[in-house]
Amino acid sequence: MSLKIGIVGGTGNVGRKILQVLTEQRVDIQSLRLFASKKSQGEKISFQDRDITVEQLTEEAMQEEFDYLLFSAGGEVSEHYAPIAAKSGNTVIDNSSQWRMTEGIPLVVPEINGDILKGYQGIVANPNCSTIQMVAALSPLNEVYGLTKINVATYQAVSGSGSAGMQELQEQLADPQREPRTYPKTIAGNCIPHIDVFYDNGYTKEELKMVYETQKILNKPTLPVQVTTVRVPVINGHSEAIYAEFEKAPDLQEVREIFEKTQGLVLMDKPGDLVYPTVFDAHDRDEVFVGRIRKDLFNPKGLALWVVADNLRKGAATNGVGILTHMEKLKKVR
Ligand code: 2RA
Repeated sequence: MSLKIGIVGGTGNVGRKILQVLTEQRVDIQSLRLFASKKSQGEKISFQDRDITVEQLTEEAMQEEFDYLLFSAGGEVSEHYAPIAAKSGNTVIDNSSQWRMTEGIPLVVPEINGDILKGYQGIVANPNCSTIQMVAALSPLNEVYGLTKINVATYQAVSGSGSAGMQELQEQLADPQREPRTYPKTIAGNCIPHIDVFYDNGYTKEELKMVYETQKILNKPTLPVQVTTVRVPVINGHSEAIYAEFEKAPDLQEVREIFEKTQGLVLMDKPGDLVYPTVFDAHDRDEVFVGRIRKDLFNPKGLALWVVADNLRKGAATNGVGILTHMEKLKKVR
């Protein structure tokens, strides 16, 4: 079926990546419209063999008929416009955090829980980038061994803060005296254990997103998830050092086989030959890369992993377009 698609936030990092992924995945598009704030209205964005003129986002436009509207323009825009679009019968795939934890709104990584979308119309939430790559790696192990606990530290690239973060790192690399604007401290040559705002319990919003989103996607509402998120001076690609415990003791050889046969995962785990993933392996790739797999030295049920992904692709655009293609597949298997 030829689809009517709209992208809200079409001029941002993720919006542009969505255009690329739609083309690569050969999504059959009847019409594509790009929406952004008034200041981007009239800009031309090239897509396949044409230029698309950016339109100003309005309530009226969201009430027109679309098969899918992909939102990536921040929580406030999604809060206001996504319900208007959904009420008019449109399906919204929302990349902001606005609706992720709302009851009744599916939070989806298609290969894990995509089937909850059967017969669904409305807002679908795309999880946070750092959550997606973690659950993509842990979900196949959960199926076999039963996850009982996660402890993770992230190493998150500046592209996760949009083009302002990328620009700030580049400027500070050229001039280390440059004052921070996007980040609370200088990012060049530094690691900042502070992403998004702090809550009274000492955790940041980014950390709590990883906790509660993981529990929702894996349908394990009491799973203990312990998180520290860190911004690092990397342009693109998030890395995560994950420690997980299971009901059954995982077998290392079997774990590697599970990763090898799981679609969307790439196993890079021969440390003796210097084979382990870094952000340069994951750059512009849709898969999640896993390596440095080790058993806990003291607990046979514990496992340590290093997980890397392109946060703009699997962490945002690829997962969003994956939700769209999965919904289309579900419609065909009625
Ligand atoms: C970040 N997780 O990396 C955010 C982007 N959604 O800042």
